[in-house]
Amino acid sequence: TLGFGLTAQAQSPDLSDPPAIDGEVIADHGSHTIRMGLGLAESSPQYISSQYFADILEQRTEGRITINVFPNSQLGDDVQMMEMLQTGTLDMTYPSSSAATTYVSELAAFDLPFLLPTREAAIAVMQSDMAQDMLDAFEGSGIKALTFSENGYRQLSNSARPVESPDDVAGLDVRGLSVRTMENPVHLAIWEAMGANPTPMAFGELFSAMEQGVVDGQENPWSTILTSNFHEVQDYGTETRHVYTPFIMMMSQRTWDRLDPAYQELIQQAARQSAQYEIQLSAEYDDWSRDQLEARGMQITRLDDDQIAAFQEAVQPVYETWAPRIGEELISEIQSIAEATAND
Ligand code: TF8
Repeated sequence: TLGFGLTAQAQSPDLSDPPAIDGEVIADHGSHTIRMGLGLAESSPQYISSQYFADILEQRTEGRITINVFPNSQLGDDVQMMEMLQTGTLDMTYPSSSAATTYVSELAAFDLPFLLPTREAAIAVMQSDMAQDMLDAFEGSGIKALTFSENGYRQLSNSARPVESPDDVAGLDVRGLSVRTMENPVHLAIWEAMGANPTPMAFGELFSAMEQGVVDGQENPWSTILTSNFHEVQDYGTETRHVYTPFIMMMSQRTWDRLDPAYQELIQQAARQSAQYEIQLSAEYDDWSRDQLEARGMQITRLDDDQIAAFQEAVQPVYETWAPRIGEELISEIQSIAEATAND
């Protein structure tokens, strides 16, 4: 803290440097310029690690593979960019898994509330054979899914009132909060169960929707709330950690099929390396972002175990409806992978 109650406002935490790029140069198999569209801003772990992905490919091909990264949803939102991959009008994108359940329905398991209690559990699940099966299941869709990485634990923000309980979401005497959700039925169910008025909307439209009061709030990881400047239009934050959302780095199948197998292998490897770096950056950003938001005037509510339990209870109906549809067996497999990390 500086004098006069001022608190240092940094643009980013002390971030780990990207791992050194090693491995030999891949033989010349032609030159490719690849366009990659992102939803998030330049300061996000998603963007920083995508630049690292670009650096790996540039160095290992002596510049023959160039990745041009377009941040800030400027090429479209998650859903639109995946459609562009299918038609081949865009080469790469990096959506939340929640936006991709229309391609691979099993991905909806990740949308279940309070399923993955720790980041270690989430990482173990994302690195499991089961998760690889989900990536493989994109086959035939026109999309080549390369790797999971971390979007992160979602937290509620809003402009109406401090939220400490599901009752504060529902409002009781006042109207329920209108909360923007991703275009995903499980997320809709979560916020309906809490008594909110959920409004699915593309991420790129969210800032102005909140600014204009079209919605009261939204939910995203602290890092996204900070790097998207949502604190400018949201006074209250609550540390709900209600869903852990993965990202999926993906390429147009058309682009993939044009690449020499040696390039394909390199891209797959670089995707995994950059995902590891992204997960690290995301972890470094997480609590730091919450503290920065607080320093910038957002009133943050931290929840104790009993308060979290109240949210967990409120969203139980989501499991009753969705667990059978997503698959009880898949969910228990995820739970056992998660539990194994707790015993380590
Ligand atoms: C959302 C997601 C997004 C990402 C990214 C912007 O709320 O969490 O932040 O998928 O594309 O829409």
